[in-house]
Amino acid sequence: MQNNNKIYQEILNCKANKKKLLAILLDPDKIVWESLDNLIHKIINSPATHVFIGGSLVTSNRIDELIIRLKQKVDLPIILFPGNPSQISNEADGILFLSLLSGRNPDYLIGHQVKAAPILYKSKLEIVPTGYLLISGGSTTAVEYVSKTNPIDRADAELALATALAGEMMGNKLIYLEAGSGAQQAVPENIIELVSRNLTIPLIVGGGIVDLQGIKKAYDSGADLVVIGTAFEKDIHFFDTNKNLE
Ligand code: 1GP
Repeated sequence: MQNNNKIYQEILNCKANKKKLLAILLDPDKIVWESLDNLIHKIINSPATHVFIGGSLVTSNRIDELIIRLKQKVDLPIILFPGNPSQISNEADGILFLSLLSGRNPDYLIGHQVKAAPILYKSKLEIVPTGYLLISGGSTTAVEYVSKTNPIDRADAELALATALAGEMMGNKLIYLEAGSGAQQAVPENIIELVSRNLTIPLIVGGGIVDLQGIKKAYDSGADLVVIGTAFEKDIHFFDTNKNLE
C-alpha cells in the first residue's frame, strides 16, 4: 500500500496558494486509438494539471495501455476516477477512492470499496478518499442510472452542504460536486459557494461545464479543481481557445 501522499499534498499546496487546478477526464471507451497521439499532443498543450481516467460504465480492457501511452509523453498526475473496481489500473499514479454520499445505495457507499480494498492494498496507487455528491443537472445522468441513486436537488443547497460536511467529518480528503457527465446544467454557483466556504478540504467540481466562462464561474464560486470531460471529448481543439484560465 502506498504511504506517500504526493498528489494530495500538491493539491493542498495549490489550494493554499490559490492556484486553481484543472483535470481532463478521459473515458477509456471513448478513446479513438488511431488519433491518440493527437489527443496527447492537445493534453500537453492544454492548461490541465491532472488527467482523470474513468467513467460510470467502462467496458474497455485497454485502460493499462491508455495510461502507459499517456505516461510516455504527459507529465501530469494520472488519477483513476472509477465507476467500479474493474477500472483499477496499477499504471496510474493515484485513485479517487469514491463514496457516493448523495445516494443511499450501499454498493456505492461501501460495497465496491470492500471489493477494491484488497486490490488497492497490493498496489502502489496513492489513495485519495473522496466524498462524491451528485447534484441534479437537468436530465438523468449515467451516474444516476448506473448507481441507482437520486441526486441532491439543485435547489437544495443546505442538503448539499450537510452532505459535504458529513463527507469531510468522515475523513474524506476531497469533496467532488458532480452534475454528471454531459449534464445540461452544471452545479449551481450558490451550492459551490456555500460548500467551499464551509469546507476545509479541497473541492472538485465537474459535470456539464462546456466553456471557459463555466470554468471561471466554478473557480470564482470556490472550486479548487474543475473537471472537463465531454467538452474536450467532443472537440479536441477545446483548449486551443479556452486556454487562459487566470
Ligand atoms: C463527469 O465531472 C465529470 O464525471 C465531467 O463531466 O463530461 O460533463 O465534462 P463532463
